[in-house]
Amino acid sequence: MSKPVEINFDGIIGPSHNYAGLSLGNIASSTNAGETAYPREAALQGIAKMRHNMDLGLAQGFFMPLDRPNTGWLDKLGTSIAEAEPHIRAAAFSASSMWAANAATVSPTPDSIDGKCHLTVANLQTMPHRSHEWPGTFAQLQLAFADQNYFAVHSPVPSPFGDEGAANHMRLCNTHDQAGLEIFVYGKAGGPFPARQHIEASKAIARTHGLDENKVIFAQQSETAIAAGAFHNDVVAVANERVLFTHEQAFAEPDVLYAEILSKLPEAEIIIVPASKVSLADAIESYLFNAQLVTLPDDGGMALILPTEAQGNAAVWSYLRELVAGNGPISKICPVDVRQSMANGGGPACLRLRVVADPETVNQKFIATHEKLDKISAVVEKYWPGSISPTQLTSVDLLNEIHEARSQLLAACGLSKLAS
Ligand code: SUG
Repeated sequence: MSKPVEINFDGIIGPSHNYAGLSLGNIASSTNAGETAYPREAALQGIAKMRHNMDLGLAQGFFMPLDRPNTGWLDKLGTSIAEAEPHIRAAAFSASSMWAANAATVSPTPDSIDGKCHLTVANLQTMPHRSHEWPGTFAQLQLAFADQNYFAVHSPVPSPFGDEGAANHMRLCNTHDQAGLEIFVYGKAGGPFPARQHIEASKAIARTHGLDENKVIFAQQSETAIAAGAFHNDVVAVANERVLFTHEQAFAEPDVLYAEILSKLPEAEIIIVPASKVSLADAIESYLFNAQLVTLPDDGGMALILPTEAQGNAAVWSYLRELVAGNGPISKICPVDVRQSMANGGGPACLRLRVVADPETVNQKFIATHEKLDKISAVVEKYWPGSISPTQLTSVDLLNEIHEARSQLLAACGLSKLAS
């Protein structure tokens, strides 16, 4: 087996992508409710991001979109596409599985007692439209990480403990292949908005993944951050190897957290962005922290792959220019255009699930190459709907188009067994 590396698995943006305003506490989702969405453009933006990262020398994988609308879920609710109330119909149609950071929490091999990479599929139970994602995601994770010599895929944490996966989990380590410190971020209160990650879910995952309790931290997200629109911690903080890049208002007790990090991993470097330079509102509007913070294979430096919106915010952009001009570990900033996903509150980091593993141990059907992305792009170009407005969700033609699009993608990727 060769050395484990970080592989980013991106959710391919599904053909039912639309703006239905389903996520209370997610400012972009609420602001853009009712707007026309462009699924084809959205999926092509996501594919371009994958190619961009592969060109940096990073390992890349992908997940298929789930079967939407989820008619089985509507059946269980005693309704149907034609009869459902609009918010329930929209919840059945949501392409929200694109945000793979919410697919699962991952503890790689060096951190677990049995030397396996553990993945727990997220129950996403706080938001109705996301609560029915996990069975489809679970099936896909079991297929992608089927080799039980290397992986253990766990079923979701039971109700009532909400779990939103890797978006509320950070790992600090010297290098990806060494044992790390896993930080589980939970919420208690969010002002007018729900706290989506329950501490009991985080504790359950740390136990079932077999983590060393001296290498685990549970940290509360600040109520102020959730109330300002940081519905997941990855909207206000991101970690990579020994670096934590965070807004100063991300955590309820930041000083306690920073001290605990440094006592458990003295090599850690914490870059704190002060509100005096970037306000919480600017951080959330620009998704500065919803960046992929990655180690560049060429020179070992770190890059922030962030949304183009960060470039459009004067305070954020000036902070970033100062950051990379200094002598710190982050030496490169790479804006990527994922505007279609951003308009539903999903930046570059939301679109990916990080798994540290030897790519050879993963089902190769889920590993990206430029040739495979060419094939996927061709399917998207040909079959993805050009646009969807929420009023179209009752259209039988649209429904057929969405089904056909996903079937074509599964067939092109040799993954038709994920059909239902
Ligand atoms: O759960 N948006 C997603 C965005 C998820 C972002 N993920 C991370 N931060 N990791 C959510 O709020 C909006 C759907 C709609 O309104 O149509 C939505 O589900």
